[in-house]
Amino acid sequence: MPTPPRSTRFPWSGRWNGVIGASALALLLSSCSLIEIEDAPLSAVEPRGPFAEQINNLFWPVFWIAVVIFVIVQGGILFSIIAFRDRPGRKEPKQIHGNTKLEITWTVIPALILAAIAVPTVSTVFDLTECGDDAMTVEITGHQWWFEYDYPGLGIETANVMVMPADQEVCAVMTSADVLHNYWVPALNGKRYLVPGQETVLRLQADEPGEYWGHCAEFCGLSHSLMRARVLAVTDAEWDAWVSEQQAAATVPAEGTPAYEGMLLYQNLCTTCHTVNYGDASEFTNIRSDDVFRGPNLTHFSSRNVFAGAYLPYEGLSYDDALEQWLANPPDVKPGSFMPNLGLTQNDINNLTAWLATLK
Ligand code: HEC
Ligand SMILES: [Cu+2]
Repeated sequence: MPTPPRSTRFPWSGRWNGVIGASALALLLSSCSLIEIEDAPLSAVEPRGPFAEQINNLFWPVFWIAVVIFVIVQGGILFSIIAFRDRPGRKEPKQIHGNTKLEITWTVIPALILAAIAVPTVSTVFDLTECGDDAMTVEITGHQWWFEYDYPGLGIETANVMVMPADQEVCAVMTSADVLHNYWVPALNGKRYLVPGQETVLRLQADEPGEYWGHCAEFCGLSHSLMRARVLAVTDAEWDAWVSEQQAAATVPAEGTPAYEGMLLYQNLCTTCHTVNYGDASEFTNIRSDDVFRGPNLTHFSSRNVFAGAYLPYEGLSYDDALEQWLANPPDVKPGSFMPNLGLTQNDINNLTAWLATLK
């Protein structure tokens, strides 16, 4: 039989293959640069605490085993393709299909490898879902599109930034107020779902004080990509100071000031969604319970360096500008936002930002 012309043997081949292949490879490699955590705050291979470390210690051995297998298998394929390639006058090489010994060998070896990997994997998975006895409980509630943090033992309710002591385990008991979310702070642990009507548990611990970035890792609607998280690990002294600051009620601003005007505006427009605690005795206190729709608790809004799901202010935008833009038109900043455009005037916004600055 005459050899068919090249173009019919490989209908997909052509000079573009090389170009397309090289571009695809470049794109792939550009996504996996293993750079320092400062440049890649969501890197999963830069553990900063014992639980992320456990995952890392599992990941690398499995990765290198996979590399060895990849090289052996691909090497075998390449060798066969080249050594046994068709040549004019060459006879068909020896066929090994149906060789029982070989079939058993290459079934048993992968099974043994998988079994060996399964032992540390399963024990790590179980270990990561059961909190230690000395852990401090923080309840995390997912909302579209921000995370709420409640410290049940301390009576603290905050949002966006989870503050915790360094070198102390936090047992995050998580749920969702609306749809599925997923809590992921890669430097501290892997991902875990937040499920409406259910509780899931995640262990978090940072070895050193520092700021750790996170993100919602389950598509949860229009602004999912703007639903971020921060964990701030602090020294013991900073922790004590933070706790007493958060436990204190807010102070009513002096009458006649812009901040006071802002507070009155808040009382008119914002209490259907937000909480501000001025203490039990104050007529200005309004608290939204766990079982109603609520936005972030604003009692200590200014103590947080980020807001709106830890998305604002993003790099290149000042805090003040970000806050103005947010108040002027939330859905413009975060598509689909459940905080509506309230049609505030510039004067309203000035009074509100003056008031928000008093909520330390
Ligand atoms: C209908 C409910 C609703 C009303 C009314 C409302 N908000 Fe909001 N607000 C939200 C929600 C929900 C968020 C969180 C949005 C997000 O991050 O996606 C939010 C976020 C905020 C934030 C950022 C807080 C943080 O820590 O992330 C501020 C500040 C704020 N609102 C101020 C106000 C002020 C001031 C008013 C009244 C003028 C107001 N809101 C009225 C629902 C509301
Ligand atoms: Cu989410």
